[in-house]
Amino acid sequence: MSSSVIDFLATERRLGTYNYEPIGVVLSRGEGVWVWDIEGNRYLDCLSAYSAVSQGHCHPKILAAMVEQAHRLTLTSRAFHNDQLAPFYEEIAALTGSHKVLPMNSGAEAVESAIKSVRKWGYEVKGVPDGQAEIIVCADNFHGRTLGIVGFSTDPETRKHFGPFAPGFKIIPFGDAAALEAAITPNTVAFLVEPIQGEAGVIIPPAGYFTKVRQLCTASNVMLVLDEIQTGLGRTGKLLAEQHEGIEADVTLLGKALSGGFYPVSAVLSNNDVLGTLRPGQHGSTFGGNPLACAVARAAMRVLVEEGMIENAARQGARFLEGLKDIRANTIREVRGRGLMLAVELHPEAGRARRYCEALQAKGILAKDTHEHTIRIAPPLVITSDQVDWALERFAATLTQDFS
Ligand code: IF1
Repeated sequence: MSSSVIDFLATERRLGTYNYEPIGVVLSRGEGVWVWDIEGNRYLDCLSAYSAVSQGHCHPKILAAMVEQAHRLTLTSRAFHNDQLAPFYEEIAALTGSHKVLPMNSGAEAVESAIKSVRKWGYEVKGVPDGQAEIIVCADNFHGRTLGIVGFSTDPETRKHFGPFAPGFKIIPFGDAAALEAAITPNTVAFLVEPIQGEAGVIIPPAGYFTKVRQLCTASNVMLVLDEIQTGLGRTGKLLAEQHEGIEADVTLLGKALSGGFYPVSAVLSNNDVLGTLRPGQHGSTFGGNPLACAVARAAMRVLVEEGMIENAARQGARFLEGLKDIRANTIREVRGRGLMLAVELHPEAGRARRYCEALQAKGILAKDTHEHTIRIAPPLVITSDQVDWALERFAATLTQDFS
């Protein structure tokens, strides 16, 4: 007899660490924008595993590349070369216009690697006195869950009782260029920032912010590190979110969709000598740059471009945003988004966003609340107009309900 939803949830609760509170659906299959639960119910995935499954679930070409590579060679470690790493470097550098690549696995690892690299660059190239490097970050940032990263989070839940934390980080408000200017000192090596803050609730900075940020960083020889782990690879309707303001970061971080959700693959990309300061023995990873990861990432990048997913994200994102804005409901405080990175912020009196996500689930849509009052919407970039309209009908029906 097959296990029921209750059995799965009970076992997870009994044996698993209780560090997540998922919506009560147990998924067992996915294809494109759709996922199915163990009872055969179908849902439109409006989370895409936090933007990792941008190419759609189980994309056949990424799957084929993964299976083919898994038959040949999966892991060599970086003690030896493998025949997938060089082509991966060539293709990601050509796609993003980068000069140097450091392959890692998770997003948090890419962030940690960037922090190490910009500090080393600060001491060895910029001439900051040893131990004095400062990195500026933003309030309400989300860059991952490692000790180094949670140490500069401003969210009490994220930090509480995990200290002591590493020094060397300064926190300024997001979207405030004057605050950046005031915070920069001769010891500042980098400004680490998300182009659009995801976890904070899809917060889009004022127009012109990143143009000013770019100028300030250049003027003070501060490395601009853009965390595009969530915003990158087409999510916002451009390959990289930096392109919305026509700027170029010194260091760009990619992850999530770099593998289309098949496998953890991340990368630090740099346009100058930041990664050039690392020497053998100073940084690495058993799995980073492994042939399976490289083969999967190569296919994931290829289908993103060849199948027009970036343009589709721009087109369908605009349609989705307009449709959400057209919903007349007292529950809605604000609708925000760029490309297929969207959010509906509810009025606090409307009740918790979680209740709306549960109501959406009953209508065949999986979306995720963030904080108390925001519903995040980030479907795979392969979504069609009909599917957007189908989703909008259900959002309209749900948002006009009252769960307060
Ligand atoms: C979880 C959010 C999304 C990220 C940015 C680095 C990482 C992330 C900009 C770390 C990861 C995730 C992880 C996920 C929740 C999630 C998230 F709600 F926190 F903001 F996507 F929207 N930089 N984001 O967004 O990447 O180490 O996880 O590979 O469950 O914690 P990772």
